[in-house]
Amino acid sequence: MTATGRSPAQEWCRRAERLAVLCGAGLSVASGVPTFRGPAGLWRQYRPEELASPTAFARDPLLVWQWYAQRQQAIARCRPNAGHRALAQALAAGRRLAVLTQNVDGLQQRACAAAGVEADDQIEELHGCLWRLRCTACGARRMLSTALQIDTPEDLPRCASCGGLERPAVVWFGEGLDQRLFERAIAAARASTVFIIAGTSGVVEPAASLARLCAGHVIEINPEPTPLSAIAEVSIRGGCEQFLPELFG
Ligand code: BV8
Ligand code: ZN
Repeated sequence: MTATGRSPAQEWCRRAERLAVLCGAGLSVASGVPTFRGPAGLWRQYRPEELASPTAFARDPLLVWQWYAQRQQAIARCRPNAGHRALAQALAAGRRLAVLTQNVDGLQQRACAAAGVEADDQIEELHGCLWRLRCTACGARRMLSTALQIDTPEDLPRCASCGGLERPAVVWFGEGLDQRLFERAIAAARASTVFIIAGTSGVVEPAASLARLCAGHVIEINPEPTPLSAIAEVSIRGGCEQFLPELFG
């Protein structure tokens, strides 16, 4: 504890000129969204290559879309938690904070909308968003406001302008991240004086490597150790829903 009664990590966050947060599925656990690799993780019943890949989609678009529609239906029942709200409130308060999220659930955007924050240029959705669709033929994009229900091939979403099959606008394994978006994320990580690794297993690249670009204080929030724990000056063995509000409080 410092003389102010706050922990060093809290002091660093209070004073930080520029902050970056790399968010993973652990941030959405408290909202009821399953993680990928945890005991009840999404990947338990499926392997990533079976579903989150262009090959899987080309081979069986119905199966892949059923998985995404099922995730949309589950996430539609979830609400942002105190961790998402802490980041949204920091943005609302004008903190120079870059939210680099690997999550495709859209919960951070919902928390920012609820906090009245127009944060589009401060949230980088590194792996896209499962509420956004992209036409595989003409590239047209659209945002869904409700979850899809996909039972038969006829339910597969089709582009209003060209009739092409639409896909989730997420980054699949083996697909490159949006170049300009990732360059912005690299710049934000490099410029950060405090970098928080919030709820990620740190196994997916190139997102995980962003944490290695911060020359300042690196803080990890995760109940478990990860490959990124070694670069964290402070590892908080707990939940984002508790410790993000404490760091930004
Ligand atoms: C690329 C979108 C090149 C889709 C996702 C070997 C073989 C094959 C490929 C590779 C390989 N080595 C590296 C690669 C590349 C591959 C990769 O990294 N694979 C890994 C698995 C080894 N990466 C790619 O393919 C990337 N693209 O490299 O392309 C290229 C370049 C140019 C041109 C062409 C090609 C693309 C990666 C993006 C994949 N898409 N998602 C979808 O979601 O459906 S990844 C997926 O994993 C999600 O986005 C997720 O966010 C991300 C990371 O997972 P986590 O968020 O960390 O979730 P996880 O469950 O793992 O961990 C949760 C953590 O939370 C745990 O640590 C837990 O302890 C903690 N926790 C639990 N409760 C809490 C908590 N923490 C805090 N609070 C709590 N309450
Ligand atoms: Zn189209």
